[in-house]
Amino acid sequence: MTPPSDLRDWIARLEREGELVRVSAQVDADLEITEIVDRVVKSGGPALLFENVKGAQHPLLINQFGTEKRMCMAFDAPSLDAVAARVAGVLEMQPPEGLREKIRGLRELKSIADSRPKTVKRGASQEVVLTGDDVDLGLLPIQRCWPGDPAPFVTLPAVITHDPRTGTRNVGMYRLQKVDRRTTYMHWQIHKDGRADYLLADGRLEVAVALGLDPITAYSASAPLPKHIDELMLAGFLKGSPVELVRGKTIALDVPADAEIVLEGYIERDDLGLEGPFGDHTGFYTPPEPFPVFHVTAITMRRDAIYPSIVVGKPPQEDAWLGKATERIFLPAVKMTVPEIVDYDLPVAGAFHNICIVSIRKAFPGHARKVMHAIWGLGMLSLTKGVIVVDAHVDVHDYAQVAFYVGANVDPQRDVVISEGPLDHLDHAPTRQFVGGKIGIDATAKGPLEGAREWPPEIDMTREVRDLVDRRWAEYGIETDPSAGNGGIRQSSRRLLRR
Ligand SMILES: Cc1cc2nc3c(=O)[nH]c(=O)nc-3n(C[C@H](O)[C@H](O)[C@H](O)COP(=O)(O)O)c2cc1C
Ligand SMILES: [Mn+2]
Repeated sequence: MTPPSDLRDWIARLEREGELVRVSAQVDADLEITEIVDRVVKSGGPALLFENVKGAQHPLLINQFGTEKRMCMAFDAPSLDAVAARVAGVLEMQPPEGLREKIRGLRELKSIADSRPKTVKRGASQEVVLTGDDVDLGLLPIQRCWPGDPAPFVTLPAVITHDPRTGTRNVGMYRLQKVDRRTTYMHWQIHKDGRADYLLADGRLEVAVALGLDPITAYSASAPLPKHIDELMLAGFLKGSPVELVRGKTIALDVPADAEIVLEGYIERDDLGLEGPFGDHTGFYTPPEPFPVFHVTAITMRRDAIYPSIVVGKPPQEDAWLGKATERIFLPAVKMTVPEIVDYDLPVAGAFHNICIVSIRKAFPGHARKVMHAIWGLGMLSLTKGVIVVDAHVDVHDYAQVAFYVGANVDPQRDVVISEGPLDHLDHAPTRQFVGGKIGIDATAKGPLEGAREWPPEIDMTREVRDLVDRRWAEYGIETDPSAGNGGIRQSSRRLLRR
């Protein structure tokens, strides 16, 4: 697997595969692009390169992640589960037995060793260096996405900071509201690592924002890694080659050498402004809230830099596939801690943090409750509002099956857990921001030790008869297309996942 090395390589591949359309007609970054992209995303259409954005000197790339096919192309993998399998291979490494396994083990160790970012002398991201009065965010085609947004927002940034105590790097995707030529707000929410670095800083925290990266590095900025793990390591591992870095021009931070654009700058401890409202991925406007001011000290870029953007809003939007990539890639890590988990699904319509459907190999009374609480204690999954637990044989991606078992197996008085805990920063439903109720629904089959009467057997045909009918099907002369399913009756994320 050789994933794209930078944004240019990625665009070339998309174009070769007929997955990108260049739009030369002049378009407005103020709302118009959102409406175009919304239609294209919802119809499973191509990535778009807007070459002529009103008032801007740079083209805008959008919808690069908008389909499962493109998300797989980004990883140069046949499926997102294949990417997850590579992660699992490393997480589940056992002491090797025999020469073959030893060699395989060494290859895997090498792939980890090669993940570490590498510093280089020069980078294309610094072909042009603008400092002082030349810094002007107006050069970039920053989108105002929704009618209630007060200003344009940078929506696909990789924000780089360092932990002031340990020096560990963090990369997070946090939007930036444009304030003027040289300042933005920095929307790192309270549970995020960039925010933690900022709170640990005594006064000033240096910040670099990379725009226009290879798709894996861009994805990695959105990956919910534990704070002490550098997202660029994950990017290097998934790419199979290290992310290359150069020293910033006005800050003592290393920045991606291959980025299209880098914003260098700093944030002062108590320098806040009122960010928002913003038409958010929850489908609602997040109300204005104080966030730090980001002062841009330099814009560095390629000579003909391409600006990347994304629109979030009422799901589904382009970010659905970034979320699905995380769901798949992090499954091996989730299983490491909670091995009875078979699979999970975070529905796009649940904006990822509202609902988690999880299937388990149930082994003892109360097991479903154990897993609910495990999820409520696991990394960013801890913000999940509702957890539905089903038995191992249920396909968590088939929402009709899940609804069937929730309906059939649940006594609401006995099988619903109402708990309390931290909630997503953007969740507007709880009475207080950040904390509120959680719901767990145990839709597994219950045993007598869980207070249930004898559980009836589920209906299923015998293997013998199914095989017999398979063998004889042609004889009957009945024409059906078994892959067609039953239209409206089968409502499933399979349609979305096309697996
Ligand atoms: C398109 C997109 C936009 C996002 N915008 C924000 C944002 O503005 N603020 C935020 O805190 N998280 C945002 N996120 C989620 C974070 O990027 C994600 O939680 C990531 O894990 C943060 O990195 P961290 O774990 O190092 O803090 C966004 C994710 C995506 C895919
Ligand atoms: Mn992080």
